[in-house]
Amino acid sequence: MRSFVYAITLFLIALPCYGSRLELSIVPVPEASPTTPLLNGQIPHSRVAHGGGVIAKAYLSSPTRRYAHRVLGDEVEAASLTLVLDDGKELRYELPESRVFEDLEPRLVNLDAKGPDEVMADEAVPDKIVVVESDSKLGASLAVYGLSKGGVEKIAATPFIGHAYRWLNPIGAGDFNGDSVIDLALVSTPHIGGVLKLFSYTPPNLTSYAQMRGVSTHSIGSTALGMGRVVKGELKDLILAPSQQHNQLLLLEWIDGKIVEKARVALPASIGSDLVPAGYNQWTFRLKNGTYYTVKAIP
Ligand SMILES: [Ca+2]
Repeated sequence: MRSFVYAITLFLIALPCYGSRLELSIVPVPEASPTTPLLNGQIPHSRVAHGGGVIAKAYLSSPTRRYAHRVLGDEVEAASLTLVLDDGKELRYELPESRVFEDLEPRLVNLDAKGPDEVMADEAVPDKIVVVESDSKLGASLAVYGLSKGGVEKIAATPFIGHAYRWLNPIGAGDFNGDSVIDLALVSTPHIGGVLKLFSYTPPNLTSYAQMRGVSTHSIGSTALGMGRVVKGELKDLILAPSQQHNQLLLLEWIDGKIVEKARVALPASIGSDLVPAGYNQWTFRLKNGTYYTVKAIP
């Protein structure tokens, strides 16, 4: 009997080491990364995406004050998207007067990959740009741009949210439902009740197939857009995102048509920065109390 109890006790102690979890550890304050000068026409506070294929760089350009929403740190948004090709040629896509790119970082992704492994593979050259495009009457949508014979073209987009001054924050690309087709994840209206939404890439549309309330990947006025990340899984990818109150991190997985919480970890204070890559399925971030932590996701 005693050996049976001992075995059960050992099993219970060992149990937390298996299954999905988020491991949190405090880390020293990292060195600040150097700031880089803005490129030709680049909007303030924005970041340049670097690609390894025909598209060498992508950035948001043509600063404009024509859509004064101010959720991304100032009243300046981008009226155009600029691509710098590997031969040095510059292509600029101008939006109509009623639109802006309400974003700080065009995301270069490979949406034609066949599953989780290929997205990360060296030979998978990212050739699509994922960016937030806002309409003066309809608010934000997530748009995908790419190269065409004539220059830059819009390839696919979600519907606009439907109201001016309603914004969404992209999380990234991955195969979240395991059908070997790459999808896009975003958080719609992160400041007023965030909804995580998953979309299939079905040009000319992005087709919504699952959503879940209760997450938020942005604070109003912040230039940090990367509080949510894609977690690489064996058969499908998962999502790491803060709770609506920013005081917990959630590991979320699409299972049989629903987004399910696989793990959750409480933070000692609210999250105050991007999740910065720090290894495989591992990110470092700052809390609003000034301390730094690393979170490791085990799907
Ligand atoms: Ca998929």
